[in-house]
Amino acid sequence: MKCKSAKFVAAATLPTSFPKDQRPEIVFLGRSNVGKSSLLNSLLGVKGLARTSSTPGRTQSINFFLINEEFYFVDLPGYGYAKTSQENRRAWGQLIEKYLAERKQLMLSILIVDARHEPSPLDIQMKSWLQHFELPFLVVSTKIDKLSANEQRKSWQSVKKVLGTERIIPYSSVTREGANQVWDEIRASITAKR
Ligand SMILES: Nc1nc2c(ncn2[C@@H]2O[C@H](COP(=O)(O)OP(=O)(O)O)[C@@H](O)[C@H]2O)c(=O)[nH]1
Ligand SMILES: [Mg+2]
Repeated sequence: MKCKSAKFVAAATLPTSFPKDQRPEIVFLGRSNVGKSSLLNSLLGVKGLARTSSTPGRTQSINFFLINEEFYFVDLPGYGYAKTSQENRRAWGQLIEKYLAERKQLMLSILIVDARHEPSPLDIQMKSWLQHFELPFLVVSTKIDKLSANEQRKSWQSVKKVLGTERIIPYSSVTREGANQVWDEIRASITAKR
């Protein structure tokens, strides 16, 4: 799959600002600093479309990127940033829940974890949410360029055990390892009926 065009179209802080055109959507979610923006940018082969941020937890909007005039990449604000206030956390939860519960055109959710660490309780909670809303999901385990082959094997086993799925793609935004596999999944989910 080739990215011919990628356009930022909306930063929604309320469901009323979600796009209304019904194109299929692929959502990306994960804790702050996990490498979500880097994943989006490396998949699309553009730098700086989704901002890679050194101040995690700041973006509280859901960002929509229109790809090839055909479907959306949806960037959810990262979770688990320690310094976020209670109030921010509550607003985050409500916005995300609204999005996941009501978005009929959501075809695939991509849950991003850091290959170097065991998935956190918040990652497990996100996975439970996705299952609760009966949303098909895929785990992308990123930053594998920082691990040896042996460590990568251990990491895969740990993600499988903790999140209870084998639908895991090891990934690196630096080498783009795993990019074709992720694109195959995205392509398949867009053409499939939910
Ligand atoms: N080595 C390596 N570093 C990565 C990778 N993905 C992200 N990073 C780094 O991890 C940090 C957080 O990345 P970012 O994409 O901003 O995370 P986000 O907060 O989830 O959007 C940045 O310093 C990135 O350069 C990866 O696959 N490999
Ligand atoms: Mg980011």
